Amino acid sequence: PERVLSGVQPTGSLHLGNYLGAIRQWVDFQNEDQFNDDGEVVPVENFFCVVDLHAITMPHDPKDLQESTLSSAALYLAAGIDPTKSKIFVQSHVPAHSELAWLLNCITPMGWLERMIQFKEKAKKQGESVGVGLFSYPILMAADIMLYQSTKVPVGEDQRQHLELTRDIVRRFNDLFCKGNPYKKRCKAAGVPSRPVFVEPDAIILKEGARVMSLTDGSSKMSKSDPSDASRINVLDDPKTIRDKIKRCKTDAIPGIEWDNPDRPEATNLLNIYSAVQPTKRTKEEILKEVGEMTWGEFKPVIADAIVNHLTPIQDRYYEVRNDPDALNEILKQGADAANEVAERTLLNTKVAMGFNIPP
Ligand code: AQP
Repeated sequence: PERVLSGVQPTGSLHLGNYLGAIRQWVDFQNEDQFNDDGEVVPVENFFCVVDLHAITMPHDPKDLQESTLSSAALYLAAGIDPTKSKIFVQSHVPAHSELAWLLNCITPMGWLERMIQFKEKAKKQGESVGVGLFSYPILMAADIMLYQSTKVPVGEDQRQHLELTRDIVRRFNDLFCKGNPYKKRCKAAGVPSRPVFVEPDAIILKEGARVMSLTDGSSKMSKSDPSDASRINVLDDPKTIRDKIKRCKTDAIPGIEWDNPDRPEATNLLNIYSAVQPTKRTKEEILKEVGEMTWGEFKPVIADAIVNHLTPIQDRYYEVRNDPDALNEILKQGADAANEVAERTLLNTKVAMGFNIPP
């Protein structure tokens, strides 16, 4: 079967970039049939994780972590992740993530991590105090993906490099430990199947929403860690806040609204967002016909309404879920049980391949 794995860090509140770049794609994956090369429907297992171990790679406040973890899980449900079709769980409820990350740390060259753009960008903000965890974050992400033998990983464009790294780590692990007679013997002795332990995952990056940019600077990505809340639309912002943020967002002095003009990144960004929040799919031409001739002053209320209309039902469902904490905890428990079962099996295979003593 295909296995889909993805996650968002519970740091602060989730924004339109997380939703359009990641969570909404997960919902599509969950609800649409997937086909193999012969056009046959293939069974898919979905794992969606609140990656709280990643959230501590930047300075965090312990009193907020629990709330943002539950809030993220509730947003997954509110956005349409269905626990009868997908496993929803919290990363730290599955100890194998940390353990596999350590094993992979020991076989990954430093040079591979030093090339990671996200580390360079985030480390700049922290100076001398930057933690080792931020440096090795992509290895924990590789462990997240590899534990479930994931074949498909729906993410935003900014995660493409980390996915490539995961594929490199998979190949390195399989080359180092899963070849030849000693490997087969170890597997036989431990009673586990002797096949390469890991599969190479593919990044699934949809064009729409792949890169949502900041409202205050159309050339940098919308991000939770931007100190200015005005730079992003949070999925839980109320209608007035959304309208105010759009009213104040950066624009330019050129007449009309146009797509893909490199000198007008803000126009492209707002058109991308407008297109992504339409109730039914519309072409670029259709959208430009509607709004291309507008002034910024005319376009802003139109896009603000479209965002509010899209987010309101998600927010309503979110508050329903949050009002029933027992049900949410039960969903997370069932998700963690299912995830632990798969993850522990992979971890055992990994340890056998690496030659560890396995207790009888
Ligand atoms: N601006 C974005 N546009 C499209 N997709 C985005 N994602 C994040 N920002 C955008 C996607 O959201 C998923 C989860 O991201 P994450 O929680 O791991 O955090 P991140 O990628 O580091 O981005 P954030 O949420 O803005 O946090 P900070 O401020 O820490 O960088 C991923 O699939 C990501 O592609």
